[in-house]
Amino acid sequence: MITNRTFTMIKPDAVENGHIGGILEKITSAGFKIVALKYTQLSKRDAQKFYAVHSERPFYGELVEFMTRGPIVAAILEKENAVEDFRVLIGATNPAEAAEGTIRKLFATSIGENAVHGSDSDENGGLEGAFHFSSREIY
Ligand code: FUP
Repeated sequence: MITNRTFTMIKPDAVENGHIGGILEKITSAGFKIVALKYTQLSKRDAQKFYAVHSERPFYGELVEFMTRGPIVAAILEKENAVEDFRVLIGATNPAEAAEGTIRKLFATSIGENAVHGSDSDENGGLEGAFHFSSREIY
């Protein structure tokens, strides 16, 4: 199993606010190689499935609404220790608690609209990447 990859999405808030370029620049400057990239929009069913782990949480409905309200950028990133290093680069879930210089500190507005997703484990990174990309879309 490849464990040097993670999966990310630039979420609808960051796309709406014009931060695609800024976020991709932070990602590549931090040493991540983009091995798959797609500008797309999640259907309600996609978002429900992607966030199924949160289905019992009170914010689930809002999260699905938010993630489907506009386009996103999905990407698979490669780097040694990718999952952990990318979580450091994006910062805490709540941008108010995110460290200076992190992507969420720079580009997110709230805990619900927090600009980017980052996989929380190698296993989920693999599953999430496969959710969005076929093998011939990964370089
Ligand atoms: P993260 O791994 O940092 O993206 O955070 P989680 O997996 O815990 O949460 C996934 C998404 O659920 C967050 F990006 C935003 C949303 N969320 C809320 O809206 N409210 C919360 O209290 C926690 C998460």
